[in-house]
Amino acid sequence: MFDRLLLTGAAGALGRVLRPRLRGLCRVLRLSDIAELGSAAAGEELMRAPLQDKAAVLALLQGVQAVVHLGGLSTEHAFEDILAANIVGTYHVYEAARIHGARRIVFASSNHATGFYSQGETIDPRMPKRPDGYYGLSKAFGEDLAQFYFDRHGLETVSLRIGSSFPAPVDRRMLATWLSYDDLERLVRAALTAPVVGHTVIYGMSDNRGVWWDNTSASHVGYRPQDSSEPFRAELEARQPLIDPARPEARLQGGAFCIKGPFE
Ligand code: 15L
Repeated sequence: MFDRLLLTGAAGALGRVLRPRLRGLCRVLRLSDIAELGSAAAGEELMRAPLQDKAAVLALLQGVQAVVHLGGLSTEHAFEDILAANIVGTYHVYEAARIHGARRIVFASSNHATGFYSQGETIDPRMPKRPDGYYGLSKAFGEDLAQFYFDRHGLETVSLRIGSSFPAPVDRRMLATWLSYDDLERLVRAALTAPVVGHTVIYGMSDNRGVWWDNTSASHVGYRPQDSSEPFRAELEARQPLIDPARPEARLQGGAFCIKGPFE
């Protein structure tokens, strides 16, 4: 039970999922975003803070013991936008957490930190990162930042390399990468409450068949997924034709992210 827990990116898709689900873990849930957050429920505090604004982020972390950092851009964008929101913004969160003595950050990294591995390969969180765009690079940076703040300052992080967290898998790739909302909650709770994590990297996926990620090295986090993409398989495979297996989006773990980007 934390006295004050901060959720950044609280108005985003996963922020809105976690907002009611984190309430039971803290006395006060502080919510931040640049987008509209609605009105505060009992036990909530709302603070709109652009992550690029160091002073605003410093104020945001005051009195906070732990952070679930979802804030920033969650898909590919121009480098300058990724730089401001994800790279500079995440640095501000860590620096403010250090200054105010926060104990732990749960960092929403992404499978796109390793998107250039092949879909046939099983990889684990200790293998070299292979980002699939500027967005993936920003998540790789965030993980390195987390390692540095642990080594230098003892600030703990669990970096969640989230797969695809949606109400249901929407394409064939997501049969491997899907993370149900209930499993997302289980993962974030485990990451916040595991006794010792140092800096741990873990893939965020449900108990799917034919996954590409091996989380054995992060078993101390205690995450036990209970959902699976399997019940969606038959309908999804019938609805969606096979993509040419030679195309990068069918071949690589990052899927279409591997060919997206402002490279015209
Ligand atoms: C992500 O990191 C994105 O935030 C999300 O929108 C999905 O596209 C997901 O990865 C994915 O790989 O499916």
